[in-house]
Amino acid sequence: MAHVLIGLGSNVGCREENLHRGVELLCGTPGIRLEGVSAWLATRAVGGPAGQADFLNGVALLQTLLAPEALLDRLQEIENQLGRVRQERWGPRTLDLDILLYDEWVIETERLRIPHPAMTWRRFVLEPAAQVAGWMVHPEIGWTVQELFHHLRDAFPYAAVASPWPGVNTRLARLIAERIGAELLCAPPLVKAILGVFRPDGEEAAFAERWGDDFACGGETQERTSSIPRLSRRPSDALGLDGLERDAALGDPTQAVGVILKWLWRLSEQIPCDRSQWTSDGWVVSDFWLPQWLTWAEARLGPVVTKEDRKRWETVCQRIVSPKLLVYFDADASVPAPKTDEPFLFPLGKERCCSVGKGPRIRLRLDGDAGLAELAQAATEVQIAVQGMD
Ligand code: A4P
Ligand code: MG
Repeated sequence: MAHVLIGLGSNVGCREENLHRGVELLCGTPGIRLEGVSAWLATRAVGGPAGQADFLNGVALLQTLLAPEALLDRLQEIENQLGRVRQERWGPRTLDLDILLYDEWVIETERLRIPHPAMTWRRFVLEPAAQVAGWMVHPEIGWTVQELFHHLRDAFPYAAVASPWPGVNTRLARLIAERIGAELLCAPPLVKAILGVFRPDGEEAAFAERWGDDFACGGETQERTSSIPRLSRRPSDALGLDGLERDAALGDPTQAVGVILKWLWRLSEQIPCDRSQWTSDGWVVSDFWLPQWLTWAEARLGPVVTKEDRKRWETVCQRIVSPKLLVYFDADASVPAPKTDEPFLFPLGKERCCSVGKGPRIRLRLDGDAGLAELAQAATEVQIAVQGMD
């Protein structure tokens, strides 16, 4: 028998009766045994058409012999039985039944995504879920439902934007910050430039063409030395580094690691792990995600990292806070970039991968070619996710 967590929601008709009836029909299904039901929670509609009625939400914990697809068929039958009309995504409904977790299975088919992709940041899911299934584990994040709920409640209101395209990150982070009234935290261009050259060979030229101003590659170039390719020279004050540091970083990979670590340190200071150091209650959005950079830096420069750098590295890692929400993109196969999950693998070992910077993630269907309209659409999705956290 599999343990399954089901999310229930209703905002049409007698909401309470709809939820009760839904649970009753689930219980009466052969191969399903009810283990627990949460209290019902009244919530504002998140996303969907403006002006729709408030929801009543809850969660049921089941044991079942049904396979995921068969269970979905049964849930849809019950939704239909209760008069569910599907007109638009996130529209009003008599009853919505979602499979949130199915043991620790990860499923991604046309019809089914398990774990439910939005469960890790929705308060109307996590609060009732923590009541009945706090011990269940989210297989992609490795946290329990209880840990996810506590993170949602307590984490610094910080969203990190991560993709293989630093220029796109900056644009999207700026849009998100505008939408949710957040403070924008941008990485200095030199760090982006150094990290940019960690991309597959030849990629930086196309990149510079596309993102000229956001990125310090292209234009006047210098000779390629060791593994650091061409980078343009920029006034050092614009980079926030003195001329010596800049030249050293451009010419010598060992120095580059030092510069990166120095900046990661400074940036990590702005997103404190310690709640007592928070300077405001408002959101902060960054156009970088520190673990991703550490990964890239180590992957490309690992062989030249000195002992001292490694120590500093460890310290930076300890200071890294898990974003309340990580915003990341699906890499498009036609663009030579790290595969979707690659930036999330931490090369210092699996253990570290589990402890550094993980947490709720919203995956956007975007790539390095995304235009303004697509980015605006993506920013709206993030805005709705942030609303769902309240
Ligand atoms: N589907 C894929 N994965 C799953 C899964 N894990 N469980 C597919 C259930 N269905 C899954 O669902 C659309 C399709 O998703 C299904 O045909 C199934 O094959 P739907 O129920 O027809 O449409 P929907 O619910 O509008 O879309 P979606 O994307 O499932 O939305 P959500 O995530 O369910 O969110 N605000 C509050 N306060 N409370 C709510 O309950 N619910 C939503 C809907 C939005 N805002 C809300 C609430
Ligand atoms: Mg649904």
